[in-house]
Amino acid sequence: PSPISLEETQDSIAEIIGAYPKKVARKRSKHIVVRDPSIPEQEINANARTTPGIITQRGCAFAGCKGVVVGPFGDCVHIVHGPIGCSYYSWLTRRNQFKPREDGKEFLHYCFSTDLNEHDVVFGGVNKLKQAVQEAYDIFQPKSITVHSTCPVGLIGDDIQGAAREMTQKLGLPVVAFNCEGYKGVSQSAGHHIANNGFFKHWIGNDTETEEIEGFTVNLMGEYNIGGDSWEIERVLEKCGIKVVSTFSGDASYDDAIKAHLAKVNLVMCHRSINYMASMMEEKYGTPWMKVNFIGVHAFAKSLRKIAKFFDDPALIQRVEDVIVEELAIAEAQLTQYRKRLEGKTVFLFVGGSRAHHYQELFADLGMKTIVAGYEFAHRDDYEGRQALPKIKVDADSRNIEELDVERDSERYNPPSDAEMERLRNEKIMNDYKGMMPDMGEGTLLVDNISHHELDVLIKRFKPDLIGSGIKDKYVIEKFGVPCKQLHNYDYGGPFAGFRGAVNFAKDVDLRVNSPTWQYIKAPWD
Ligand code: CFM
Ligand code: HCA
Repeated sequence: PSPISLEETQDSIAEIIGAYPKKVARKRSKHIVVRDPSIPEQEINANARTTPGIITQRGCAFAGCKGVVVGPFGDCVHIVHGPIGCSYYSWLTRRNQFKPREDGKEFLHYCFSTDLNEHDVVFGGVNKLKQAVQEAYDIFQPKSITVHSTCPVGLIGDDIQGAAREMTQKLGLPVVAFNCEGYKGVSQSAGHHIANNGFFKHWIGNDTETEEIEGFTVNLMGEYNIGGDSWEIERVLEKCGIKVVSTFSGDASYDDAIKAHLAKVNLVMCHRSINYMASMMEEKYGTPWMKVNFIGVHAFAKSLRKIAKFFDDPALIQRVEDVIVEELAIAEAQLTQYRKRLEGKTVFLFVGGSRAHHYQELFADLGMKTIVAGYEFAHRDDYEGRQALPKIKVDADSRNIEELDVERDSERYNPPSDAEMERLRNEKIMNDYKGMMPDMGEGTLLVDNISHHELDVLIKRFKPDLIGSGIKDKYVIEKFGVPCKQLHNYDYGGPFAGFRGAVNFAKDVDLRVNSPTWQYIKAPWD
């Protein structure tokens, strides 16, 4: 249970809501919920439009498509079709890391843009785009070229899909266009959906030569290798004898992505950004998916066991147990010293669409309590969970997103038998997505799409020992004398996933929380 009393929590909500005009107050009340486990299916509103004038941490569809899901493919060239700003200000700001492959194709550090100007806005920018694709091809010969439109491109109606089709024909490599204009939807979430659709339509299954990949094969879905997380996850998976076919999209290559349909199971790490792909692959290839969490040593161990149970192979189950014992012992030996200094400290978590949940397990490993948490842009299922999601989920904000017609194509892939699927469902290995809410203790507070005003009130009243958040509020938080751990770019640290990552994290958090600096800070507004 939360150490904050129910009266104090309710009083704080009243103060927050009291500052808003009536209509806004009514809307925001539905996004602020005190956790009560005695309510069987407790609800919270999410994925709704932000009221203009309120400062939130959200991004846009362009950020979700180009920046988050597609951008990490380091052996492809990603061209931003639009004025230079969107490209320049998002250049290398997300910390997805990429290891150059033997063929030397590595373009992650470049910034490609068509640099649309007034002339193009008036007369159209398609020719300029085609020229940019040609130039990128001539200079770099990437594995694939992607095109991302920004707001003005959607407004003037440039046919980027037509241009991509034409250039695919001409160059003989996939040129994939994403209509991810920033204004679509209510957050970056719409961009994830657009990215998933594009990949599924133009990349998945492009390898028609490889018939089978032997072994316990998996795809890592929704793991973006921020600060090297995927490398720690892969180290342990490999040690267990589990083979990663492709990752969407951490340290990701086109050559692996086109083989994704050959893996036996999709491991879904960040459900929010990649569930569309998992559903579509299940529909088309019969590939089952399962939710995993690699953040926190016990969460990681639990996920490894779940994967072993999926394959149902005695030798694999034993090897996974051996690896867990070995890795856990090393990690625990180091975590103990930090736990002594961190035990009982309180945390707020406001991050994206999955980390506000995932990191609660890592904080629990350190003896720290998450007392307030919320996503920026996740949907209701990420809070409330669903035993089995509908196969192809149509979201409230997907009005502008083309729903793909997915047809079964099991000739190329041999899905688990009906009896096997039955076992997987019964053991809650498959399609079992619990969401954040059931994991939160009684009396804790959930705040969806938190605003700066709401954050200010909660900091003053609850005085947390640490806040896990992003760049847009980090320095506001620290001016209050509360340390902030950036859980998007990790404050340039990491990895934080897996066993070794947890130890890195503990050290980092200890340095922040137990630094004497904070007590000397006087907020400028005081
Ligand atoms: Fe998924 Fe992500 Fe997240 Fe996300 Fe993001 Fe990110 Fe995030 Mo920043 S894909 S939802 S859109 S886990 S970029 S790696 S840190 S907000 S919690
Ligand atoms: C994005 C990317 C971001 C931003 C981080 C932040 C990331 O949404 O465009 O707001 O601090 O992780 O880099 O989420």
